[in-house]
Amino acid sequence: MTQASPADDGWIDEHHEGVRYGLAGRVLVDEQSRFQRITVIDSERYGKGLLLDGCWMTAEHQERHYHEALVHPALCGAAAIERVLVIGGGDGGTARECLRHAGLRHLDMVEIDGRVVELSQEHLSTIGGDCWSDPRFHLTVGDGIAWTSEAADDSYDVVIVDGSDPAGPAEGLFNRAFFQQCRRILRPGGVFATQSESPEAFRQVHLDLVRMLRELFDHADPLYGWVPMYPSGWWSWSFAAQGEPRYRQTNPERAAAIADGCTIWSPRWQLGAFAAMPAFIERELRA
Ligand code: SPD
Repeated sequence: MTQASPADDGWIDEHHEGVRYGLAGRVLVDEQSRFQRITVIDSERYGKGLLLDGCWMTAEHQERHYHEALVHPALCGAAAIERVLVIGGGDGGTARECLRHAGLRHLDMVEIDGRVVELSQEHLSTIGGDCWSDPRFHLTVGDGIAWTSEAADDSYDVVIVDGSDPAGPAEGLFNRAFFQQCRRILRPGGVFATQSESPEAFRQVHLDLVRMLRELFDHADPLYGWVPMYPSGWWSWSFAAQGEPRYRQTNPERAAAIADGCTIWSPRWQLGAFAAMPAFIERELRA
């Protein structure tokens, strides 16, 4: 599917189905961890960035497109936000955005690859910001799937999955059994959120994921935006809830407290992003 190519010609590319998505820059670290190949680069346009198994994950001057879209619909919509679980998210960007919400009291983050955390802390410190030392933040280096199945019923107000593409260590984050566990551990009024790939470059994965969430939860909806360095640049995040689609509402106090510090997210942006479902996806989901 995707191939790694930190090249020596001044370009670092993700290769995906006959297209290259690249940045001009240089490679700072390129190593194999127990789980995956980790590459850290310094790019001309977006600052330092991270690839896992040759796929773009994040970059300093672009990460807000992704992290704000994943976090704030869930954290502004859930009935309560005291206890939050993040699966993956080793660069710290998702945790950082969650911790901007003053009502959050306890954040568990379970990242499978401790090297991703270490290299992010060393090279991408603006992405995690102060999350690493926030007393509400609790990092476990371990298997997020096992963590979820061992967690008690009704133990989190929000569950967020910030994994990579469905191959390698993140594969198990895209299946029915895992989503059922996420539903089980959510408290009433809770919201589930996950990155849900590109409607263009990963069309089938995207459709399968949204269909599965709609089968398992009373409500599930994708939201569409962009992450310029990802395949096609066009990306999605999906949200699910029992009872009512709380992720479509925004608690006015929570929204007001974070909106000025956001680059992409706002209540208005969120409204449009949920509405921006492309016609071909709408037809497929109806069928
Ligand atoms: N194809 C890229 C999917 C990446 C999703 N996770 C990004 C990690 C940012 N915290």
